[in-house]
Amino acid sequence: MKLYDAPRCPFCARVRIALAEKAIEYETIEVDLSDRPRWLYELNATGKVPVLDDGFILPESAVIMEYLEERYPDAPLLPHDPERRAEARLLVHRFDDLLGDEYYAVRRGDANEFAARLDELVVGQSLYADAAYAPWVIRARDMLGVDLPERLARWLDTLAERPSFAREVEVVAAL
Ligand SMILES: N[C@@H](CCC(=O)N[C@@H](CS)C(=O)NCC(=O)O)C(=O)O
Repeated sequence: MKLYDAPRCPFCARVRIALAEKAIEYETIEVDLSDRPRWLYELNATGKVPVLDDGFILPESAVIMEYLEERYPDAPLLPHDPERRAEARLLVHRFDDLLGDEYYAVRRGDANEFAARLDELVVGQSLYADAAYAPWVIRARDMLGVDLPERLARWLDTLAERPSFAREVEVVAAL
């Protein structure tokens, strides 16, 4: 398996966490986002990472997570109960509304409601949703200097006891 990856990309981090949780071995092909190679557009018409190659080419972090969950069901990230599985997928589906849009508003220096989104953020629902959200919360804390609500600070500290998430904290520290 190959992952077309970029350390600073939080969408790639979702996939790195899922792969680590499932103890899947893979090769990393690091893409320079400031000088993206032409061949990347042949793999993914949008020119974005992550892209997974597991014998076929798959872009889009949320779809890759779903694929990994189905193809490698050992160490599941989704809850067992179908209703809770649906809730986890809904959280990921609504990522832009629930956090992403306001995170990128902070990054651009625009007026934003990121603090309110953090206050309302549902965490701890599943490893699946946590893996999909934690990369942005780690970057908010460690790169943007955002003071997290105590509840989220504790959530990240607990997640960082897992090697998969601890590694992402290290990746961000090295950026
Ligand atoms: N919807 C995509 C978004 C991926 C994405 O935006 N990746 C960024 C890096 S964090 C990228 O490749 N950006 C290059 C660009 O926007 O042209 C996913 O979930 O995988």
